[in-house]
Amino acid sequence: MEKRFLPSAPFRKILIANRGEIALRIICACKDLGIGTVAVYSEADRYSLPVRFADEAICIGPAKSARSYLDIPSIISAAEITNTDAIHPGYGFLSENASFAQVCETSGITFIGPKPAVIQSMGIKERARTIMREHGVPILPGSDGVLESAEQAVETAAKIGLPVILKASAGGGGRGMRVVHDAADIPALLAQAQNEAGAAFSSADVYMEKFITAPRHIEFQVLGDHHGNVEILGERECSLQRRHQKLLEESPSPALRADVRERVSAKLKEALEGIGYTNAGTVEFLMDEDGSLYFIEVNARIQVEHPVTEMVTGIDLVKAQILIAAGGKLADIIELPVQRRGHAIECRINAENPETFTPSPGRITAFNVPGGIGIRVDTHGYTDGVIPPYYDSLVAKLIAHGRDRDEAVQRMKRALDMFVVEGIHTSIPLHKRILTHPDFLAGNFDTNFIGRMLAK
Ligand code: MV4
Repeated sequence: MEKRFLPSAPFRKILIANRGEIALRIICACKDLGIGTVAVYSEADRYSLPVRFADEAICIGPAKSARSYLDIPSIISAAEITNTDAIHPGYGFLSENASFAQVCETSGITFIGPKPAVIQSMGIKERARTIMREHGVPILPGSDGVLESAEQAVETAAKIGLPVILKASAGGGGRGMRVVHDAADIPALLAQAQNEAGAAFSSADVYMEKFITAPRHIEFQVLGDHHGNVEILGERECSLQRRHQKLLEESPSPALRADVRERVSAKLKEALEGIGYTNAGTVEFLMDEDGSLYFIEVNARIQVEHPVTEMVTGIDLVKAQILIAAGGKLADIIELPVQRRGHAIECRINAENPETFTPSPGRITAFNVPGGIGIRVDTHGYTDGVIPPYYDSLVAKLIAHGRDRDEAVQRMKRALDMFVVEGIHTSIPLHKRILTHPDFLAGNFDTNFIGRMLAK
């Protein structure tokens, strides 16, 4: 649970450099803290709910993200015109852009997130891997830093054993990755990964890891303050995804043993305190068949699935981010030790065709949001509202909490049945399939589950 702490000099006004449900979520936290809000919006979002509910709203450019939500000068200008004290970047867009965080600080505006140097070093995946190893966090066998040649790649693969995976150091979301099953393919696959990385990101650097064939994706929510304290708030199981887009997340993981959770959490706390990690973050791990966890990457931002952790801990993570950025001590912001209660599940409701997974933007003609005990809905949808084609297709996050996993599942099914969205296609039917699948109900799945389910 949270404490009722307000630092001596809280912010008067926060600008939200984002859109959609997360912009509304941040406005909620600001209202709860009595802080003024500035929404920025593109021409496509003029009639959106964040614009309606913020105290002030400024248009920052045309629909295309590059000229609005990613346009640093426009956003800084909006902050200066409105006398903003701090900027919350949400997720995506500029949330992990170290130079944006630096420009904010240089302009005398607090960036609500980790320090620019920490965002920078965690964004270089091969460096994050080395830093975590040096702090005793388990990592997968792999290369010592960036691969310098095909010969070195062949040698490394021989040492760790096939299959291996080549990953872009600046990558994410699966881009610039190649799986190697045959050593003869290494030179060609390395060149492909390097070219893809060079084209998509600022760097062509590639590193190697042992490939886990059927992993579970488990991530830990963390909070760090500016006084050297880090707390680990438990894990989220995020294995249910399709093409690197998460569909359903839950906490706790049905597969994580208590002793592994305790051991990894203790190591992580040490490591992140050593790094000087501040604000909210997520540390991603892969779990192999025997239940061991291996670090893969750090996300230096609030994530889409953060409500799952909020429901089991009772902590408002966005409020905690704001109070941390204002200089608060973790022990004054949240109740320690962190308690976890029950089980939470989140279904991402996307505007997409459930058969083809192609986006289904357009006007929502009817919208009925479920409620009742144990249900939370984070959404920017409303009847007659428009889901524009320019941004991600997330319309709503439906979160169910219960005393145990069975109760959370039962509440989620009930809520999915009562969620009415007309005018656009959504992923609601897909979620209903997942929630009645015997392997999901048994907690028996990995990152290949959705692919297997859809192949049937
Ligand atoms: C892996 C892996 C297997 N072994 N690394 C995909 C995105 C990026 N964040 C990490 N990813 C993976 N890294 C090793 N050493 C399998 C994946 C992976 C994956 C990871 C988490 C959730 C879904 C996934 C889907 C395909 C591949």
